[in-house]
Amino acid sequence: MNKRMIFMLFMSLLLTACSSQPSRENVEVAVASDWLVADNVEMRWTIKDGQTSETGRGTLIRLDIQRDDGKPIEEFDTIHEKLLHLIVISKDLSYFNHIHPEYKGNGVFETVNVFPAGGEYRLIADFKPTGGDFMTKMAWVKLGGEPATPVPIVPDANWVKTVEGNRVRLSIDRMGANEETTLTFSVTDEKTGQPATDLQPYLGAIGHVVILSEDGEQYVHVHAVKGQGTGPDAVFMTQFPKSGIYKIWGQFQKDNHVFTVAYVVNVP
Ligand SMILES: [Cu+2]
Repeated sequence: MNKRMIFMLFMSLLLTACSSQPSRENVEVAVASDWLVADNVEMRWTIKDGQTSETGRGTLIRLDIQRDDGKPIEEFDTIHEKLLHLIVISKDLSYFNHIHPEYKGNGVFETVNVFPAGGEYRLIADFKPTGGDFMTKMAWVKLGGEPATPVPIVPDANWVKTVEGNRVRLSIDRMGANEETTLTFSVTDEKTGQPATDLQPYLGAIGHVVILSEDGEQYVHVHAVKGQGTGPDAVFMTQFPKSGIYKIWGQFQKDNHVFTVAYVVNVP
């Protein structure tokens, strides 16, 4: 018996137990059995070195998204202006890329990425099948070629970073596992010291934030608080699932250019 059948059985038992109107039961069960959850969606990852793209010679990343019965999932809802978001992070968390593979139809997405070196990488895909939950699928892949010397993951003593002329201060209201936590990024102009008031929406939000634990196992969704303006503050809600060291990447857009600022934090 597969998971979906168990789920249906569970739902029918539940509905039989709860409902005094038997005529409605079947309708609700049918809806529940069709809804796609992460457990009945499978992702196959294919990596092929030596492909050519506009950006150079790179590695093809192909994602096949299917139901657990092998049927491709054909339709996806747009989230933050894209059908699928792919995050690529090196094992030592020093390399980060956020890309949007092209949808080829039939549940297949493809992109060519120029990796900085060989070795292990974490691939993380966020998407929402039409008629299903928002979901995340992750994989480790190992690329041929010489791996780079690992960069140690050390918590930052200073949470002010300067990237491409932008000085960004990160404030975290509460450092603890499993607590509602607010991250505030405050952006000022490096040269003038003036607060930046010209942040542009990036993928339909004031910015995007990705968080990954040191071991690559805990990927944290971060949601921009709605209705934010153009800076200097960008506010996000999140939760660290357990104690440990995490890296946080914030991505913001100014002058039609996206910049990425990263911090390593220790969650007690
Ligand atoms: Cu994206």
